[in-house]
Amino acid sequence: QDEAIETGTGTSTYSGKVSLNTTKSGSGYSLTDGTRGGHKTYDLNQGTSGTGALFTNSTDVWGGGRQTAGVDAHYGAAVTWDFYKNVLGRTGIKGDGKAAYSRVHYGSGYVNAFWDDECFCMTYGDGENDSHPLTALDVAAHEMSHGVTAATANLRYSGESGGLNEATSDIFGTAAEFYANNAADPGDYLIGEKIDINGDGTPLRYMDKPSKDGRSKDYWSSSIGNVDVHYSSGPANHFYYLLSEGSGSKVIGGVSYNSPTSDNSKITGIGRDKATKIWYKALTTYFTSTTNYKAARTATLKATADLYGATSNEYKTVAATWSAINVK
Ligand code: ASN
Ligand code: ZN
Ligand code: CA
Repeated sequence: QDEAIETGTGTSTYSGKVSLNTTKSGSGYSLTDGTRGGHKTYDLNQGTSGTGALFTNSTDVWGGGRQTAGVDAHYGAAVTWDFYKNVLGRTGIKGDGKAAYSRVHYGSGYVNAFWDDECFCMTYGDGENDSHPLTALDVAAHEMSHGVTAATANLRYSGESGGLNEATSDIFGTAAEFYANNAADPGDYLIGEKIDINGDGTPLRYMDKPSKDGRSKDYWSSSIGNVDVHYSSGPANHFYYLLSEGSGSKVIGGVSYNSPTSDNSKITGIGRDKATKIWYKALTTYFTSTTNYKAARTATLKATADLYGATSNEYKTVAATWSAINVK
């Protein structure tokens, strides 16, 4: 049967109306992205195993009912693919041009989303009362970035390396959200601001001052390896914000930030694009499964020297920023 790559449109939960790459076969369409390795999006229909059913439709206009979360997931996978390819020169999660796949409507009242390296797939729950799926852009890119980490440094998911693993997903999740430049879900340094996981409209995490969530750490300390990886990520998220935007108060895209430093030093940011490239080069070249905060300082300095030179302003700022989160 003839198959053709098509461009459809979808109405998503969080990202407004989006363009989607689909496939036409026979008289119908499916959520199969032939422009990005053939990434497919499936409906688990509240099941918790297998792939469920590939989303299909008689027209190339998607959304409404069960399809809406599928639109978010398909769009999130496309944005994440494009971010890695166009910003970081990585084609696919493993860098081999091969697609993962996405599954939505996992379980009942399931308040999480996760990457699984075994199936090489991305899965989304529908949230509390199945009323707000965890399919926002930063969540999608966060989770799929766990696949990139697994394929590269493979940071062990506990202790300090676990915090760095989590931060890597928040960093690229955020960078991808900015890259998408989506009017309904513009870039910010907040994680999960769209999915209302706390039920009061607050985001899951804050990169400018991680402790705003009540649990994450702002600075490194010798006991940080005992903290859950979603909170020991705080200092590295804070590093990324400071390196990108600098310390103190700033309004970006209508969101107010106020980022402190451990030693009251003043940091002037080098911009998000450079900070993102430095973190990626460190992750893919110098981080290992046991990299801790001190080793991350050394690794990012090496990456910065490779990219911008050891006497550059970028190099000096990376060093000063680690010091500002108490990694000396
Ligand atoms: N949402 C969680 C995370 O990315 C799920 C997990 O895999 N632990 O950290
Ligand atoms: Zn994670
Ligand atoms: Ca965000």
